[in-house]
Amino acid sequence: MVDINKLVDTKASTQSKEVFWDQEVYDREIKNIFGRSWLFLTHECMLEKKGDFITTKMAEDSVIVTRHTDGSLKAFVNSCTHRGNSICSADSGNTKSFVCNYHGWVFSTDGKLVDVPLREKCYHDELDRDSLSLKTIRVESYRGFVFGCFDETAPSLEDFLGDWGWYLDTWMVGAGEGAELVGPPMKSILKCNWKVPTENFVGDGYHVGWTHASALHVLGGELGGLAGNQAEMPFDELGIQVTTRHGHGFGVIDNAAIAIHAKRDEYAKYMEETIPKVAENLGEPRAKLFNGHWNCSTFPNCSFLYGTNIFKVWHPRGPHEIEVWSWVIVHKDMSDEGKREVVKQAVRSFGTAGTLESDDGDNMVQSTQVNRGSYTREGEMNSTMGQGYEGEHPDYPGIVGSSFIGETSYRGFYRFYQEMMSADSWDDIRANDEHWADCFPNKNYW
Ligand code: UNU
Ligand code: FES
Ligand code: FE
Repeated sequence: MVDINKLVDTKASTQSKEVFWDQEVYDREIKNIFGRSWLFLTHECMLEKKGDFITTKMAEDSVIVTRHTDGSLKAFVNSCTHRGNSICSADSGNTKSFVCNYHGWVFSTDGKLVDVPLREKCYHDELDRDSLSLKTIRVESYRGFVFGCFDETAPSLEDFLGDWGWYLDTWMVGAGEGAELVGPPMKSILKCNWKVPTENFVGDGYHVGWTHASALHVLGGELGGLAGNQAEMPFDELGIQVTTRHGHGFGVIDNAAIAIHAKRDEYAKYMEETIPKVAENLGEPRAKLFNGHWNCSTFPNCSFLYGTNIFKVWHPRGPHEIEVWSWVIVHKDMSDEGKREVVKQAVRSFGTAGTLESDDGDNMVQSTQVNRGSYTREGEMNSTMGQGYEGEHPDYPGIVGSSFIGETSYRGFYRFYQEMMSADSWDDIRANDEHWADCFPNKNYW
């Protein structure tokens, strides 16, 4: 039997291999983690006009997000309150209402039941329409990035992001205009557990030079020296790694923001013009980050590469499968030509069939499927790299690790993962707010 309260050892920095395989672990994740966290839905640029809508998933629940007639964002479960059929099968569009395909119940863009065929004749005018609205979901947005949460007791999105919002502002506010996503998302299926790519994006600087050796060798440029871990690179101080209160984190390679873009004249020009404005707006520490390449995960299942500019959600489909959705991040104030260039390069590298995306895919699947072996699953995984070389930093919030290549943000992700898996409520989680970082033993490192 798997002990749900002992999946992660935060002292030894190990995780049970059951986290990638066990059905009970997965069921608890759906309830404790996906049921209580803010999950990425879409960007407001895809819901500009009244009546605009998109459909997406929150874990395995199908949801609809709309721009209601009063201008507010609404989200609700995509399941009719009559016999449960889904009421919308389009990925996106603009509508006045949603009409269920089964018996014709009609719902407005805020989820209210507004019309029922044969209501007078066959329901004898006795149907209580007010109590038959679609099930609503909390929806909030941060700098235009829209998230949903099933849990009424969860903190606000801003508090859930916490210090991670300070980092996100680097490019979500940037020089002032901020960023948006180019959709509709590319979609693909991978036979892996949702946490394999999440942990990879949150803090796996280590795999970059090895898994992507060939791609980086061909690409050359700032990252060429990482290929095969052979060159004289300052591997021990390439940048930083950060983890924050609720498991969000990232790794930064200094001065490598746009390194993956093989064609990048417009982007380089944009960066040169914009960095001083970011410094003025947000200060030097974030201007430095603005010029770095980031690999990131927002807990639990939303990852992105800033610089490369791919933005992803790993939708779980059982313990051993995910659907990957990928958008491209563009700076709003960039030229149209620049944006087109960014989209092409992001898709070429980390789109569904991207060069570096394909490098990662096989590792994601193998790391999951190898756990078919029950003897294999008795083992554990190690994330000790850089332990003790991390702490509170004068310029950067959270716990900051000494190099891009380390596992600080892995440790932070799995620390919060275990906290959520064990906690009965958000009150239990809030009670740890002052002490969450105590498992990082050398907090005065900097
Ligand atoms: O594969 C990655 N996550 C990555 C690739 C990160 C940084 C640079 C290149
Ligand atoms: Fe890291 Fe094999 S070397 S998983
Ligand atoms: Fe990778």
